[in-house]
Amino acid sequence: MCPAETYVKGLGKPDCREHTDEQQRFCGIARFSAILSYICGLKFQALASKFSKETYLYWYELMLLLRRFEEKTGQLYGMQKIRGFCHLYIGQEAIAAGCMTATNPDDKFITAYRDHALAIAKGMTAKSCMAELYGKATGCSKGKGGSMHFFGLKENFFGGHGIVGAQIGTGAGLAFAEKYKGTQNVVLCFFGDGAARQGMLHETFNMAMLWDLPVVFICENNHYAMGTSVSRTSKTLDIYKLADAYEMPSDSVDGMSPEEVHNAVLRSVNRAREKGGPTLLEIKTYRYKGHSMSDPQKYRTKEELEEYKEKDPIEHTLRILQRDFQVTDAEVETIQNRVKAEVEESVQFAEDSPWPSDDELLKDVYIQEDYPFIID
Ligand SMILES: Cc1ncc(C[n+]2csc(CCOP(=O)(O)OP(=O)(O)O)c2C)c(N)n1
Ligand SMILES: [Mg+2]
Repeated sequence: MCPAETYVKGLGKPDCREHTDEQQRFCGIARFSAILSYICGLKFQALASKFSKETYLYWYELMLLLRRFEEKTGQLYGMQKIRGFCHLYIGQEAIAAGCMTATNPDDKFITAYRDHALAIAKGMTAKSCMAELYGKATGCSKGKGGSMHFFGLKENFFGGHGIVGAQIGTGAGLAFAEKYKGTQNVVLCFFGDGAARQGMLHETFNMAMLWDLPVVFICENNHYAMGTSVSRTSKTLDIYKLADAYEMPSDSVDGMSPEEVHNAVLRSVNRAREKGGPTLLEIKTYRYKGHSMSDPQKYRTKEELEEYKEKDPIEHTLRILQRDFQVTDAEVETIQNRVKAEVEESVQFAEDSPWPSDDELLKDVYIQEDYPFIID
């Protein structure tokens, strides 16, 4: 029995140390039945109007883990265990869930600073992410990146970027590399509604279309760029229409629905794999928390927030599991306990980990020996 199968069948957590590198790569994410499907060769990635129990179980456990991890992050920030910038994804989890079931482990993700959830979804361990938030040496960026700069080469997660919109160009560059190497891989390049107003988007869309790059541009429209609403930044409120100027296919998607996200992303990914080039998806979502940890949120009403919470994707998924698949309270509790334990273990790991040593300071820094410094 493969390690993921052992786990999903409730026979215990697979011990990654017993397995080969390749298996280990999956073990990090083996808690999920999607990976079970992937490893065992079951067909998971189909366009669907109805989804299987396994899919909903996967979405539920993944989204719950992302939510609980970030709730804990918020608490730890308040306790000053975590410092610096910190942007939570809470409310936007259905996007991560739908993107995961529509892609392969070899596909690449790149995003902005609101990066914790997509990194964990992509298979980075909660431990390595929590340690990074703490600034510890065992963190995914060796404790030198912090909240905004998660990175996981093995998991094909290319950051974590603090400059608004910068990753749009870098994402297209990753896609160029895949095309150049002749792989079947696709890049999912995430950015916010605020980033959509950057010039970088237009330069990148132009070249990505010209070169038919295998990239899906995913605008996570959570309606605000810091405290500025979409309607205060442009006359073009439908961001997906920006693609029209470049004859790029595009779509508007309900980001509170993992089902809709899955189908839209899968259609786009399939197009890219079949050499059909890029797609822009505007996925309409909502963040329940402030922009970062110091945001009084005066720019929105409580009613608006409540309206979105009514459509909470985790609650929605749980209702379907209970109503359509007769998942019992005991099964739900098992998942909840597993998630709780994983988050607690991640905190303990971060607490127990060492700080980076002083000689790490000048490592992993890009330098060019013959750079023409101005010395006058
Ligand atoms: C080039 C640049 N300009 C300004 C900032 C400051 N800034 C940080 S986040 C942000 C808002 C971006 O909003 P959006 O793209 O909608 O992403 P969200 O935070 O909603 O996920 C701004 C203006 C920055 N980091 N980089
Ligand atoms: Mg935004």
